[in-house]
Amino acid sequence: MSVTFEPGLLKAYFVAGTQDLQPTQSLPGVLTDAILAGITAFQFREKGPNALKGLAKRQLAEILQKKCKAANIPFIIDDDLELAMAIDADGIHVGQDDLSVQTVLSRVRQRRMFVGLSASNATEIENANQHERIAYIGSGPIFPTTSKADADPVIGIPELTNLVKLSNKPIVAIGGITEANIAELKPTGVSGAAVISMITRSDDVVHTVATMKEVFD
Ligand code: TZP
Ligand code: MG
Repeated sequence: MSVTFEPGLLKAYFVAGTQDLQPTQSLPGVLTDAILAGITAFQFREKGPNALKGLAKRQLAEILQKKCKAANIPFIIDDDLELAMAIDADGIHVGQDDLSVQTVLSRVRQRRMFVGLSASNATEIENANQHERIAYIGSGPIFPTTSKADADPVIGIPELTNLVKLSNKPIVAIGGITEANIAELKPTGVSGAAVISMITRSDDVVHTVATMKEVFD
């Protein structure tokens, strides 16, 4: 059974691909620790010059998907609709420069798969509001980040607050979120935090994920 979307799934949203790891780490290993710590969703985001492709990417995706299924958390694929459809992922996430959200929505029409969209300014939020089938919005970067090569300018807390008010969908904040600044997100009304390095670089994942869930509970 696939996981049905609900906003609570955005509380502790872990995003990662092989590019985000140290040589001593493996993605199945890091995901296992994050699941045991209590993450509420996982996005497989394989990016950059050394990104896995084709069969290698699919095989890793299937390993990660199995772990998510066993833990009953959604397995979401970033920007690869073909792979998401081929392995029947729970969700697909696309950015503004990826395959158009109209195309994605029409391709998933007959499926249960949920759709997440990155939207980080008022125009993008207003456009997203027009599509009932978009389940959630990812907005950021909220703070400076080194995890995304082509990250847009930082939007900050006041603008995030505006976007939450404008949006008719739940928003998950992304970009530069740490244990030191995560509490600043609470008053904005976002449903959760999506993080890469806060988890991949954590030396106490149990504590890190507990902090994420405390903020949004
Ligand atoms: N989209 C906007 S910022 C970002 C993505 C994928 C990177 C988030 O990484 P980190 O390490 O949590 O700042
Ligand atoms: Mg993208």
